[in-house]
Amino acid sequence: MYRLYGRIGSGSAAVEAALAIIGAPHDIVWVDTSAGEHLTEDFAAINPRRQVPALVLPDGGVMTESAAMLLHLADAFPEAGLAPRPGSSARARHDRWLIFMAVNIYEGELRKAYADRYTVDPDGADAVRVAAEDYLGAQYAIIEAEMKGDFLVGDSPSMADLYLWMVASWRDPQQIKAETPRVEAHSRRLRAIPQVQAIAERHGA
Ligand SMILES: N[C@@H](CCC(=O)N[C@@H](CS)C(=O)NCC(=O)O)C(=O)O
Repeated sequence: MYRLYGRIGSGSAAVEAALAIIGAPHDIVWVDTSAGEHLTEDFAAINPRRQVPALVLPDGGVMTESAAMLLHLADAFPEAGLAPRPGSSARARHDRWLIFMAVNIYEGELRKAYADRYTVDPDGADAVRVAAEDYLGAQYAIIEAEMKGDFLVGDSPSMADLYLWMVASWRDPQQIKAETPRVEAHSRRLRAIPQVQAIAERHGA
């Protein structure tokens, strides 16, 4: 049994979707970050960065980092077909997109959400937010330009697609539609997957 520590509107959504599509037994512990539940010593023992998501594996091992969780689940449940075969060229493209989004897009969103953490200037947060928004626009432009088919890699949804659906749900819907129509169509395609739809409704994604 897996245990996922998550929060509505956070990086746990893609992991929830992956667990649901795989059909892996799991429960979810909701961490109320607005109430500071992630700042406790108990939670720091689970994730020293005091962030969600965190995933407890069936053997009791704990992992953090949303993209790593998806890669782990893809390899633990190859029959679910949520990532190409390890070592294949398709898998290289898949992993490139997943890490691209984790280190550029998720991180860019964090700069907007927690701008004060990215500057020592007490008046600098607005400038960090503006720069992060420009940066995010440039990252989405790369995805938009390179996305040719219905999914990021191959003909079926993968972990990278779940991740793109999740991070895109944090963007302004009008902006996504106007600036990155392929990404917007991709999100609609992902939301049509019943397990994703249920989680999208829960997260307002
Ligand atoms: N690199 C981490 C980022 C996790 C993260 O930033 N989580 C946010 C929610 S989306 C969080 O817990 N924020 C609370 C805080 O940093 O105080 C991942 O991909 O899992």
